[in-house]
Amino acid sequence: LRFNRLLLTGAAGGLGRELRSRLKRYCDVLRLSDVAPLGEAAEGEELMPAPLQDAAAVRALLEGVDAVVHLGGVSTEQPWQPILEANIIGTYNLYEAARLNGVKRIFFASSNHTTGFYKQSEVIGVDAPARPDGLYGLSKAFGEDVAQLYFDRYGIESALVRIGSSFPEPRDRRMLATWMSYDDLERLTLAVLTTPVLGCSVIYGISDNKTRWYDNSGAAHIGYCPQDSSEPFRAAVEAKQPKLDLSDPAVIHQGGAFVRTGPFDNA
Ligand code: 15L
Repeated sequence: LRFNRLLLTGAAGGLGRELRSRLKRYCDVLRLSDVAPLGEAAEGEELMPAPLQDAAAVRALLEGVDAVVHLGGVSTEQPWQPILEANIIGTYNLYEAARLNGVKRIFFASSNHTTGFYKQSEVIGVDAPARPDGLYGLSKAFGEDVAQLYFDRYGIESALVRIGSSFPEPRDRRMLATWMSYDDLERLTLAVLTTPVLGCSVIYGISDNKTRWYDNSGAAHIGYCPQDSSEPFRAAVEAKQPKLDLSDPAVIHQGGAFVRTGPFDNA
């Protein structure tokens, strides 16, 4: 399957840099956006830097694209102002731009921090109501609601991908449950872009880990079949972090250290 033009926002970030090289083969033109430097455009790439809080710039960004992989915005716990601009106003601008340009499908990079206050002793499904663990998780919960509204009113389909921890390797015990390999990220992105009927669906972005806090069975229609697992990394991770403090809120809750990051001085 080939798309005419795909838009990847947040293309200069950790996951954006990975998908930049991987998505190119599925489209004639890959439009890349970020506020951070994007380097040189390779063949078939189009660079369009745009601040997400700039409605006119975002409207132009979505002109002529078949689908969007929206990784842009703030991706960690931060003070309110940057989150308000990039994630709250920015996500609204993105969906408004999709409506105005007739774009019908969006991969929305939500986060496990939308549900970070569930416990590590719980397994939650894709229908788990939000329990954000901070302002960042709160902004992602807002983004999920924007997506739902634009699906119900305008039929714009979205995958609300509550990404766990997508890094080259799991870095700690928590990531044995939350890890998603870059190859599985690519598999999930492709499944979202190509499944015939997506709807507006939550799915957790994780590999086929043995330890798991998320049950994706309610999103089986997307056809995402992870092929990697954190298990081969377990021995090394456990050796690095032999003891857990069971009274630490970061060990009790799925969101880990995000549950005790901040509050910030917002003055
Ligand atoms: C996230 O949402 C962050 O973007 C990422 O940097 C990781 O911290 C990840 O969550 C995680 O929970 O490990």
